[in-house]
Amino acid sequence: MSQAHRAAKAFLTQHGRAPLGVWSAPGRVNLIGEHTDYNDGFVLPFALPHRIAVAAAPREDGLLAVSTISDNGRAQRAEPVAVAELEPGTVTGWPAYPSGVAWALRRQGFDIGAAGGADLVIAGDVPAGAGLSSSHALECAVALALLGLLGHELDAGGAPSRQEIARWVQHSENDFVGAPTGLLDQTASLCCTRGNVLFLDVRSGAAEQVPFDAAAEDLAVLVIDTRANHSLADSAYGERRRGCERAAELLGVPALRDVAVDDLPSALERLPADLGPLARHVVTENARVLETVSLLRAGKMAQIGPLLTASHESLRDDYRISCAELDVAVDAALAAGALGARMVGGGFGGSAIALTSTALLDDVRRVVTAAYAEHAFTPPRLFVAVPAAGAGRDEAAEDRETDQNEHD
Ligand code: GAF
Repeated sequence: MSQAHRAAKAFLTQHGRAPLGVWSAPGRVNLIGEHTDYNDGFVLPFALPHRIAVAAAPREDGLLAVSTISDNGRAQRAEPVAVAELEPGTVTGWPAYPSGVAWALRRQGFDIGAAGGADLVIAGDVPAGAGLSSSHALECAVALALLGLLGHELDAGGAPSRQEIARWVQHSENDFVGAPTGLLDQTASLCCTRGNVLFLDVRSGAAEQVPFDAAAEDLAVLVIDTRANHSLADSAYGERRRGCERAAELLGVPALRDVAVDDLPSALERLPADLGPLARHVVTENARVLETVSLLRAGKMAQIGPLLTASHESLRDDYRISCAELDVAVDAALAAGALGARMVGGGFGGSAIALTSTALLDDVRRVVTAAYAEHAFTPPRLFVAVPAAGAGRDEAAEDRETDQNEHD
């Protein structure tokens, strides 16, 4: 059953009426371009078939009432909140994500509270804490549901654009939830399309859908969810971000995006020892994204492997956000013959990806699993990822079943 069906069914059970609609949004992996988004740089994500679905209907008392459905069908209900009273700090824990979206939309003039409020029931299969952007998928699906209830259907004339909604979701995440994240995850969830990676210039917003059919090249992207989630992740993210901003300031540029690869040696001479490696990562990572896109456009997918591995090394050695579980996953995948492998997302746990020939896929799975057993790590969760559809309204849940089958 698709997540849209699950959400709609649970809504009916809980509220005794059908929802007005169901909207859903996917998690993502980022092929390459890590920690470049908040440096005004380039990213190259694709949407996963895993989605968060939100079944929604209007209320009449100005409240936002949210519940989530766990895998075994049990509902977890958040305390209903008055949308008019939402301010940063008023809601904590997981309910801060949907509430923050209602708050951010209200500030843009899309006031679900003034329209009577909303009942939301959430179901999803994006693994939480796996660095696959489950919280952004949730926020994007909630944004579409609330806008939908207000009569603003995505892509219809006069509706806010997907990139505008991504910025509002970022506003909610930064200023209501309190996580200083960039624009990668929301834009991926909203703007990715089936069969493509999204080449996004975060500064200008220019976006290109680049075809990515790994199976046609006898290749596969294996996602390795390490199931590790280290407590350093939140504080280190903010520290790295501040470090990059400070480096840009010292170099006299608006963002590290503005440092050309050729100018890197002289830039490094002007930076203190703790900031140089951060700048080196961002500058070289942007260059790797551009090179990856050139190779993909030229039909040379198999040749991007070394760029993925170089990205991992840079994140591990210069940005210093890897961890033992990620390094073991990458090293084992490469030892088994993967063409390239790297950690994805914020770091200190979460997932890695490996690009491998389909012929070696089983070997890569086996060697990674064995390496985890050898290190006495929790067994990893492995799946092959194919670029799936971005966020949207689930008019006919059958549409989403297609994605689900691909992912099964
Ligand atoms: C997390 C953040 F949410 C993104 O904005 C991005 O910075 C990513 O880490 C690293 O590339 O997913």
